[in-house]
Amino acid sequence: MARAMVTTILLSIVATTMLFDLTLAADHTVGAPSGGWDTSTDLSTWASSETFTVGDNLVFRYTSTHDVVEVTKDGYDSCSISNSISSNGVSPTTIKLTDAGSRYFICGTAGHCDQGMKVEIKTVAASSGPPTTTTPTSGPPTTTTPSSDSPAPPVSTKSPPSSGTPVSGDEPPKPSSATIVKMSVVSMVGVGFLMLV
Ligand SMILES: [Cu+2]
Repeated sequence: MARAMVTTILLSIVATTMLFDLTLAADHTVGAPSGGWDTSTDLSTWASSETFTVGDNLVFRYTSTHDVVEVTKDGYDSCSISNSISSNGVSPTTIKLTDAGSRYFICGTAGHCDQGMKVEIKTVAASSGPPTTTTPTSGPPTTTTPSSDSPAPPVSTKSPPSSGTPVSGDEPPKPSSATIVKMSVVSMVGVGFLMLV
């Protein structure tokens, strides 16, 4: 049962990724448009000019003298593929950026990484939705003005809310309805997958 729960969680993550795919996935062809996955492109400059968001795809296009090896930071720094995470040798290689954080890719052909055929990809979390869904729900600010001929009410003691509206400004943040819908869909998809497993 624990295994099933883990499966459910993992598949929920996959479903979340798929939802992001529907909205804002982008493909980033490595080195494009002026270069590519080769020894002559300034891949560091290229990577810093791109914004990689969770759900985006990294696409490596290359000739048969190259390949794509995902490595740890140590492997990246030392140009070593001895502890590689994955290896692909058929162009194009598409890597899905499923999580925020850094991933490291080098060419496994001898000498190529040392010639600069390496790239660090820093993926950032996706934004929480299109800005049009964040509609402020607050009306005009309810400022309680004490009348001049009555004693002023206690200011900062615990007075019961008069009309359900918090008197002093900041409402506690609530999850938006879009977030709730998204989470519900993810949960349902996860349960659906669980029933198939
Ligand atoms: Cu190479």
